[in-house]
Amino acid sequence: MREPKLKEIFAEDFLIGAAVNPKTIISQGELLAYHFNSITAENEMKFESVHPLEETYTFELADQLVDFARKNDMFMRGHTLVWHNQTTDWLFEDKDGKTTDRETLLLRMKSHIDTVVGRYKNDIYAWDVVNEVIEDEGEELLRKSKWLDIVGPDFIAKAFQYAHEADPKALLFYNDYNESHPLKREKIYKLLKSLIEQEVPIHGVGLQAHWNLYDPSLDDIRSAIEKYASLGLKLQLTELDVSLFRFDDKRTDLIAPPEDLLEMQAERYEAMFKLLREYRNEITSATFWGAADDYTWLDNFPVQGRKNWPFLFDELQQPKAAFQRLAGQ
Ligand code: HAH
Repeated sequence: MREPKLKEIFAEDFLIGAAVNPKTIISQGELLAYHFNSITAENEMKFESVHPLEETYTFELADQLVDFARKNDMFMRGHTLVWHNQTTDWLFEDKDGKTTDRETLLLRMKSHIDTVVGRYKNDIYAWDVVNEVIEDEGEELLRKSKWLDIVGPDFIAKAFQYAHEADPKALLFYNDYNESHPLKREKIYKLLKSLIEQEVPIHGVGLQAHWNLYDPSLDDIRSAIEKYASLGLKLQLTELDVSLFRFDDKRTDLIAPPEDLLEMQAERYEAMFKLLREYRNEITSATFWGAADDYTWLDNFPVQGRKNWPFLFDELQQPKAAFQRLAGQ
């Protein structure tokens, strides 16, 4: 008999999602449909993908993913509307290539959000409205970006307002990485709290959860969850993976995952999901940033030539030790 379905193992807890792209809905289609009840487009709904020129929207690839979700009765998250990466240059420039002004950029932002959120209002129940605007280190709260430079700090509130107007039913998220590290956690909390005090329509916080075998600690994950939940926001893990390596480990020689690391990964996944289950009333979804080890954005990131094996399914899309632990086997 085949292994139990992940989405059924966690049916009483939260949705189980995967990031997908037009290749993986084919190459991993069967695995995705069997185990997952939510998907997110890995790249296909980002600004540069759907809106390469001011007058041009390109929705073909995004639509393929939406169709896949519909056919397989899956929920779909939208990722992402306002970000400093994978965003086209024209957005920030006037016709002569000079920096545009605040008013024009806000109009462009509104028009983009109206079009993209409006198009998928029957299919996408939650959006990562704003991605990664908190500065990683030091005292500064907000990351330097063209959005911040041209509009000022209220570009964040505006994005949520526009998204809410475009689809009043959609759940709106702020999404970030290193979300469990104490310094960044405090800064993210400060931003969220100020948005709530300004009555900005925000419903949740996305914990990207790009974690590894060693970091962040379970205590830091717990503190982050409790801190964000204390604001009354829903929590979702939006981009979960468990790298076998510390962030900048230069181990590029491996062509298969060492058994001892797979065992550590299994223990780590077991402990993580035990903790996540304790917060099932606050956490409504856990999405992996992929599905099986045959494809992960972590191959070559951030270390060129380093293969990674971060998921519950191996390169042949078979359940790993980590999966068995979650299945209680
Ligand atoms: C994420 N950034 C993005 O949200 C997602 O859109 C992309 O496909 C992959 C990862 C994470 C990130 C990081 O972990 C470290 C440095 C910069 C960005």
